[in-house]
Amino acid sequence: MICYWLFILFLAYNSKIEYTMGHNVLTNVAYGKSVRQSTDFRWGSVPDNAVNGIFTDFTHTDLEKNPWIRIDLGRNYTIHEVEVFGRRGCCVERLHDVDIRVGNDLHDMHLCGHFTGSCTRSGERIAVFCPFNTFGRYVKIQIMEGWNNYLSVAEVLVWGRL
Ligand SMILES: [Ca+2]
Repeated sequence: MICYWLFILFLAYNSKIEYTMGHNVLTNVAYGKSVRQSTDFRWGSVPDNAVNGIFTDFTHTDLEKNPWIRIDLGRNYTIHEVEVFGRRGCCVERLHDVDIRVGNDLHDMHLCGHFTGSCTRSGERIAVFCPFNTFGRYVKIQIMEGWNNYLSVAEVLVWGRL
């Protein structure tokens, strides 16, 4: 019987550890939110695909310099981490050299992190941890290099809290 209760205590202790680590105290505050992108691909694009929870679809801008996609979280959140997932099956290398910025004013966005180089693996994940106390309503992902680029993302997860 003592062993049983010790086992229960062990489980509870470990649950607590897990609860305070990883994303368990955070929420993906981007899910289902409003999305805009710099341009729409000429044969159609659905910006909301960036936040629909499905990793097999994707967004698609037209060909341009410094294309971007921006999520409106609807209110301010403390943002800890942003994850960006590339397309699967084709063209993931188009996701390259991106700035990820967060802010509560579109004219005053702060750098959360930068990814240098190109993605190489289908569905590759870019993850950046924002500086301590990053706070904002808008999250913007923008290609910073090259003259003509498409920007496609399969999904964006923004880990934050109120
Ligand atoms: Ca998606």
